[in-house]
Amino acid sequence: MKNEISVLVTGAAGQIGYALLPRLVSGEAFGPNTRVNLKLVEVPQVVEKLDGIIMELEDCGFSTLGSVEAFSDIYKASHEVDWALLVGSIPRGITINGKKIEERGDLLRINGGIFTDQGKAIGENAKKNAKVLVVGNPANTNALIGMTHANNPDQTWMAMTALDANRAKAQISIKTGTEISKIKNMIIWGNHSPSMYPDLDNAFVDGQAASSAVSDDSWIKEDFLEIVQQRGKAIIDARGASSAASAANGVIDTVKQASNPSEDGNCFSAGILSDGSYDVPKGLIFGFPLKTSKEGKIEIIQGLEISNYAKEKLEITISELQEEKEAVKDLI
Ligand code: NAX
Repeated sequence: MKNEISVLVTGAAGQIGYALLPRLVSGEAFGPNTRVNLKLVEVPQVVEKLDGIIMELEDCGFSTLGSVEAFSDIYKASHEVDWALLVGSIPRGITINGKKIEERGDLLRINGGIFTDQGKAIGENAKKNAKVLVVGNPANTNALIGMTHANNPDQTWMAMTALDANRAKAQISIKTGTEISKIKNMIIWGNHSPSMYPDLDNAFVDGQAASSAVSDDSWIKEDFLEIVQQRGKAIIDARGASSAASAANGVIDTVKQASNPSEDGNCFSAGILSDGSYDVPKGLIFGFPLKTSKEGKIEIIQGLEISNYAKEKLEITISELQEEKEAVKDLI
């Protein structure tokens, strides 16, 4: 093997973890010449289950599988990792101390507490130029908390919106009868929540603006937006469990796109710290159009046109993220 990479995954015994881990070490995510060493993290009550997952990973027989270790201590696990995939979090609906956690505010506070420690550990122990992808919800605000506590500006913190972008591409592919590989530049602006804005003015279908290719304004405004924004709930209603295979796929897509220079004319979607681009207030983790430079740096693509309609949608998701930030202000 020419290269070696060390990847930390939290929530490794969860649903997404199960779908994600084989694909991380199969050669698909980091290429056929990179050995992948895994550091799997779980809460102490669950960490033993990782033994079974490790056995399965060995039994897959991937030549790119390196070492695999299980941890319940994020400080030990994060030592010198290149990537941290923060999937673990407490789901909505769980009962803690006799109280069912239903409110977004409660969820924010509980998960926010997890991300203060994880951020600190990654900031102190992970590689100087480590990349971090937060999947656990509320992903954008968790990433903001983690990044603040990491306090390590050379590391890149992202919140996952790739699944939302893939959901949007799939709907456009079905609507226009276009092969999905010809749908490019799908931007998810804002929060990974139903307030996100999937942008069809700047996306392309076989080289044509997606909004023109679809040519059905009422479908875009009424059906498309609703389908993409509510897709997570629709899957829970139908499957009785949240998206795991497609979420794992979103992680793999983000890792690949953030590890390799972007092709011209295409972007990828993830939440990243706002620098004020597109009038998004600084200091929010916000879904932007991103590219990876030849040096491996993640940059916000500038100069795209935002219609008045899109600006109204961006305002909604900005307000939601500001409210989330306010709710956890003592954690950041
Ligand atoms: P599961 O409940 O199956 O697994 C979560 C795992 O995290 C559990 O095994 C739990 O023990 C572990 N965990 C909890 N706290 C931890 C901690 N402090 N350290 C390490 N591990 C910890 O959930 P799953 O379906 O895998 O989903 C995981 C998260 O992804 C949820 O927050 C979910 O809402 C979020 N999602 C985010 C998506 C995105 O696009 N950003 C889409 C899919 C998914 O809904």
